[in-house]
Amino acid sequence: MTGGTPAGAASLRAGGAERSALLRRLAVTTLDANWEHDHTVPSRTLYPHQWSWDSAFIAIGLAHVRPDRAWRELRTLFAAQWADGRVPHIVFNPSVRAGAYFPGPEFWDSGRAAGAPAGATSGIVQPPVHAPAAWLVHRRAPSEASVRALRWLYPRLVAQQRYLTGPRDVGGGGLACIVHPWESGLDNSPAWDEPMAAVPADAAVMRAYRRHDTAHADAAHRPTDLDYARYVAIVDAYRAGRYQDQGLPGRHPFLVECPLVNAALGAAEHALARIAGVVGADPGSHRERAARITEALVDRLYDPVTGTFHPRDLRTDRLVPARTVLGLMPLILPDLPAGQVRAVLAEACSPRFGLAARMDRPLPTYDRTAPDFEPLRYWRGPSWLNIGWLLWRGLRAHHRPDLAAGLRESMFELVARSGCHEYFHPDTGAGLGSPAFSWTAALLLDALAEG
Ligand code: 9WN
Repeated sequence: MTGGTPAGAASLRAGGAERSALLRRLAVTTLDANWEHDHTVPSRTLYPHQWSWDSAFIAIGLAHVRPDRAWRELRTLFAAQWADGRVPHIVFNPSVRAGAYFPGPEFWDSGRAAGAPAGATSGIVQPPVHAPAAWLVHRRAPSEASVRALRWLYPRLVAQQRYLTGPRDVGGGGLACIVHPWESGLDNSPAWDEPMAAVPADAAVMRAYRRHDTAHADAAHRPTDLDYARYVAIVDAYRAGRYQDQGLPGRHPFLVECPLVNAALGAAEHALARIAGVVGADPGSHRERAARITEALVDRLYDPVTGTFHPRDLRTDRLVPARTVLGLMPLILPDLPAGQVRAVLAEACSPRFGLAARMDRPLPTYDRTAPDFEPLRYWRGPSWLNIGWLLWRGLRAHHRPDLAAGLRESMFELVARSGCHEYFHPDTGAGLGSPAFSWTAALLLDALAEG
């Protein structure tokens, strides 16, 4: 069986212990094939460097089979942390050929920014899912080595939180603001359509660049050239200020509070409270911060009319109306108030997302009843395993084992049918994007282990 190939698909569909063993083997083969001396690439073809939130998900999976490598993955990422605490969304591997990914190190030009590490990185962040990842890796196999690893990571994870709740609290309401759609991890989600429409850009700008993604994936499944022109324009603006955050409201074209990033921020404080207990630090301050973040999230991003969470566009101070899967992500917070839990579960179980104890279709990333739902285009409809996994964890935290089991089974069916793909058709389950994608493999391993 090779990485990502649903070899033996018939037996994978068989169910039971045999299916679990085959899925596990497929996942391990995929992760091993994507290992690159001190980190795991998300995909050999599309993403040949190290990505921030990918590495957190990957570490969670590696903990089940290669615990040393799980810690290595996190250490390599945090070795590239900036002096201000930001963890860059890409750590570039200097031995990968120039042009193998766009936008590459020369475009980001991190070397000229104050506080950037010696090696090249991007200048933006991704959802801070690393503290829960570190906690899960430790909990899987606690040992002297894992406690040592937590001791090393703890101050770095705290610095990451300080960055996001300090310089990035642009709105002043206790939440982190993202300065680029890439920071959400859901790059072209319909959640960003409104704020992106205000970013001046011309698709023709892309003639000056060579997109690498469309050479490896179907252009109809990827963000458009106009999206990319805006992505480039937003980086241009941030880079021009050397990635500093002072004065962003007056000069930056994209400033949004994202429900997923902020739910992750709160979940990170809960995980840090547990880690603090192991490394001899004070858990109480983390619990307090977690409570404050949850309160701010409900206060600023919950809409009682729709009964779900929405991003807040800081340039207009309005909630973005699109109903995307981002709105369900606050369920990962164990202290989400009961009223919001009920409402968000109702949204998840509505025909928009179709969550059920027996799911008839995979979980989509966007309201499948919306007129602009696109089943093939990246984060505008397709099903992704990291989003399913986050929701699965949230359902367990809120005592819905029935829905958690339904979602878990639907994730297994996706991989059994199509392999460790990057994303999946939300009706047919057909594999899309990279065929051997690391976080799909990693989170599959975690879901298999934790029935
Ligand atoms: C831009 C690596 C990353 C993921 C993101 C996903 C995609 C990059 C791209 O790939 O983004 O960061 O080139 O499209 O949207 O979530 O971390 O897997």
